[in-house]
Amino acid sequence: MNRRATKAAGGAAQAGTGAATLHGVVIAAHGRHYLVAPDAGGAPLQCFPRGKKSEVAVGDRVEYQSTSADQGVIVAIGERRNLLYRSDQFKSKLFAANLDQLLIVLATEPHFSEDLLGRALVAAEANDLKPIILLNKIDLEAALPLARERLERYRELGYTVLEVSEKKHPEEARAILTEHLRGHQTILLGQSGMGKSTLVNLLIPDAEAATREISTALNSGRHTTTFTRLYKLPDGDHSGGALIDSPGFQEFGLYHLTEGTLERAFPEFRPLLAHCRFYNCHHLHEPGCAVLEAVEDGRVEPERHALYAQLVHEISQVVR
Ligand SMILES: Nc1nc2c(ncn2[C@@H]2O[C@H](COP(=O)(O)OP(=O)(O)OP(=O)(O)O)[C@@H](O)[C@H]2O)c(=O)[nH]1
Ligand SMILES: [Mg+2]
Ligand SMILES: [Zn+2]
Repeated sequence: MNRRATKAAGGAAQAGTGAATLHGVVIAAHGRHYLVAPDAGGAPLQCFPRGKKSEVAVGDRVEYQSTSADQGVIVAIGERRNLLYRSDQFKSKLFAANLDQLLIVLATEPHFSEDLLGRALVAAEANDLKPIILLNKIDLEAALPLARERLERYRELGYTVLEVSEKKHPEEARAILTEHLRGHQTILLGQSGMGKSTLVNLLIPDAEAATREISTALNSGRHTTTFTRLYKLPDGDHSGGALIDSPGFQEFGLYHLTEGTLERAFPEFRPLLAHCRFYNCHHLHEPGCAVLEAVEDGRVEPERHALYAQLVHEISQVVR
């Protein structure tokens, strides 16, 4: 790689200047600023996407051209296996691309939102990602029974629910998490203060230093996470894998999903769908609806159906 020659070319941002096209992975995103780790190794470069609209996500494989020793321009995004994002009526916000798993990080305290948990599960199902639910801070014993009780429903649905105390029992937590995370590309999602970054620091030896470095590069520096960042898991056993830390969020709009995707994103609905009287049943008010019958006799939880109905309502607000 000859960065100096590229710089001398004086305009890698314009096409056809003869700048070498290099390959890398996007490891951090903050607005229109990205950090790209070169495939060839070496320090990450600060990159901007070519063109006005930035649609690059952490985890993307990209082609870039370097414009100086530590800067570059992204010229192409590689094909994605998947792209996780949230959306409202007006805009969408990318989480990350090329994922295997979604780790939903909850805590005994602060009180977690079941609405956000339900939406994260739907997002995982809709993207064919394995969801794992993590209950952290089980050392806070006063709040533990209620948190466990609220998660029972999700265990019954067949979801994996793990319990740890990242702070009080870090060794145990590390063993449990390593078993589920090694070899996979996993994004950590959750509200602020649940322990996502603490988890990353527990599993990635030099994460804290890397975070500080990037905070400086991207002009942020607060304790709470303000940008999405990918960390490679220690590769002692060559299993590979990476963790993606993301800022805590309060809203998880799924306006981009279709009704067909939504109904199948509820695993307890799936065996019922073929038994509705109408083939195009919306499972909201229709007579002979197998889902509504299951809600009626307790096989489907009313709260889960209410989330489905709310999501259907939201997607109906979008002018397609
Ligand atoms: N009691 C207790 N506190 C914990 C535990 N794990 C993390 N914390 C604390 O919870 C607070 C929030 O942790 P973070 O890891 O910064 O949370 P986060 O999910 O990254 O939050 P955002 O970056 O704002 O989204 C910190 O003060 C941690 O020290 C735990 O197992 N027990
Ligand atoms: Mg954080
Ligand atoms: Zn139905």
